[in-house]
Amino acid sequence: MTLEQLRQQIDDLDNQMLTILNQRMDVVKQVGELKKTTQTVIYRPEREKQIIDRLASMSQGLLTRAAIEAIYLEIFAVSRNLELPERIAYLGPEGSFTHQAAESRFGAMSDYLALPSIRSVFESVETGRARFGVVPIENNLEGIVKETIDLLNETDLKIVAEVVIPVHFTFATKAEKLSDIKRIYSKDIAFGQCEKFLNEYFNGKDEEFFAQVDSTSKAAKLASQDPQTAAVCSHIAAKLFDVPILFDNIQDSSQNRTRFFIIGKDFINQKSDNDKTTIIAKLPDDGKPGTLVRFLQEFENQGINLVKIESRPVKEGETFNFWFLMEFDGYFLDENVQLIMQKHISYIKWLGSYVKMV
Ligand code: PRE
Repeated sequence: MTLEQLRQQIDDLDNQMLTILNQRMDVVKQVGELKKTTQTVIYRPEREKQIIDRLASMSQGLLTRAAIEAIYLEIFAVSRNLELPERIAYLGPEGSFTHQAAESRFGAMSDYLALPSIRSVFESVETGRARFGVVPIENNLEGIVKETIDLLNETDLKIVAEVVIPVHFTFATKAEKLSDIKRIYSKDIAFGQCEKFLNEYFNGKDEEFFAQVDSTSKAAKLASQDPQTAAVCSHIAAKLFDVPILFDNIQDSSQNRTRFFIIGKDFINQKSDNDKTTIIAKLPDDGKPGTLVRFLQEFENQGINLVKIESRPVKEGETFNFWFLMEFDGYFLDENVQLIMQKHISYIKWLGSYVKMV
């Protein structure tokens, strides 16, 4: 078959797809109207997952699950915008890994708001300036992002979904030679993840040489303004701010992944077939040994798989006390989960149950 003939086939198929996509959007619009009358939330991550799971399992062609997911996440983003345009705030500026995480979930069509700090993302969702916020929660090399858990503790926002993306760092600078560089900008967590590279090339530099800023894309922006500086940042950020990339993939581990939370106000997901729940537990300090052990034992007794426990210091008071962020498999209304949550209701704060990605 000639190229012309093959292209004619593609055109015919595209025409059919367009008709079908428009039919889908007609139905989506009706869903939106129904939701408006019942005041139901538009974004339903568990329903989106159900659709992707179903399509991936029935697919018999060349499309992999990842390909189906990429196509459908864009379709869902367009659908949600048709139902009700919703603004998404994220830790910016543009080109940050959080931006990448936000786009991976909400698509290229959504209305985005880049904010300068994790706190400002929380505030924008609390005040309703944005419907959802996207913030980093942990990295598999560096551990937890303390500011995010502390804000989950302080505010009443809920976790709507988790997103995991691979993280690759680049070293970008307008300097002609490495010896011209007087300062490197990045976020604390990114410095930590590129330690081997930085030690190799910039050993013995003082603390001021490594300047911490709020995000890696801010680092790229600063490096674009001064040729005697450099940034450890994402590939997209270096490109966005036109800073030449000198080294790519400088992170210590190629297994580098960051997990993000999508946060929302008054949000409850429906149960899916694979959920995770996050809570904060402030166990009473009765001075006796074993409080934590007994609490953890209850999860085993109920057959609940705990996947994370992080301790954070209580900032007030004179003694050292801690609270815990805990994550486990299951939905908050599951009978075994409810048994524990009801029993300890006065010191458990539920942060959300959502589709499990990792
Ligand atoms: C739809 C769109 C947005 C939701 O996040 C989930 C699914 C879709 O496009 O299929 C429709 C919809 O709003 C819904 O099923 O609740």
